Amino acid sequence: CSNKDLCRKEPTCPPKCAYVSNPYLETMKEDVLYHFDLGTKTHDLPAMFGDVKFICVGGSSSRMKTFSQYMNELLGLGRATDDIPNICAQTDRYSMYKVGPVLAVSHGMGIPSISIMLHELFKLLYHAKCTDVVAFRIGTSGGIGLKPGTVVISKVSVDPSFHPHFEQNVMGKITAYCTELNAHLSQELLNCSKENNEFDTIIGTTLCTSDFYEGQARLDGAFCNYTHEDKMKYLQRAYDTGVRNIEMESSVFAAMCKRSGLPGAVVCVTLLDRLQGDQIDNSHEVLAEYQERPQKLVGCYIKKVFCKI
Ligand code: R2B
Ligand code: URA
Repeated sequence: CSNKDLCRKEPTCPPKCAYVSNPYLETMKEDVLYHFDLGTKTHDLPAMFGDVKFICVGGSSSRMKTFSQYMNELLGLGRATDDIPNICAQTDRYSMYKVGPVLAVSHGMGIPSISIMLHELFKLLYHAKCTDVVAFRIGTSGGIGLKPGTVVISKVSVDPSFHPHFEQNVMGKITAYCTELNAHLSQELLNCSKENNEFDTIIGTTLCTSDFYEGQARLDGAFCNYTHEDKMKYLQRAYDTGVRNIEMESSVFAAMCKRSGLPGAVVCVTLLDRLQGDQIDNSHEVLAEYQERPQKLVGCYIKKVFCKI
């Protein structure tokens, strides 16, 4: 993280805090994880989730279901065609699938959506008394100066001004949190890509925005009051600071993983090169194959660790 002071000041989670840091939680008689339709009184969370070691989050429900089926077969727990039930079937906010030690959860699009989900997911880990958990975000992104289909493992997530932090506004007071991802985990994932040798994978900086159109300097939104030259200058500036892809959740994912003491990695495939255009017009087959790529890297890492457990 280039913002050394911020990252140094970040309190590291003492082992006993187990993913949360909120004195009020212990005083609550019941905790309802509203957006998961789970709760400490209605569900035996330690029995349901106590063995979870890997949380994998991604935007779409169907992608997380497919990922859980893929992991089911990869870890030798069943077949990729098995119907894995959605644990949060009573709500349509998020979906959750569990296969062995892997918990796959969808987070929707954008910072607010993933932030709500992570609050409840980290509380779930705490209530379930989980230990030694590792977190991954697998997703899609727009690349800068990369061949479409390249996978980017994020070193750090930067905001639209290229600052390596996430600004949280609490009661009008802004606090900046470090957005570095776990370097060891990122390197292990890169090693998996070298072993697989199926597609290009790099470690790079990820730009996290609050919008897909104007927020990512696109020229094809409903509104656009800047020029093609402005766009190209901004993307070039991003590239020059080390940015290799753009997406919409990595900053708060990185910040919340750091606050909770969870090693976290962000692995996103690039669907297009933003220096060449804005529209995503690949065929469904191409997009589907691209989206398997982050799953393969994370799957490879989990399999290696799972075989040692
Ligand atoms: C990547 O893709 C989505 C926008 O299409 C967004 O959730 C993201 O981060
Ligand atoms: N997701 C994004 O946020 N941006 C893109 O360009 C592609 C996917």
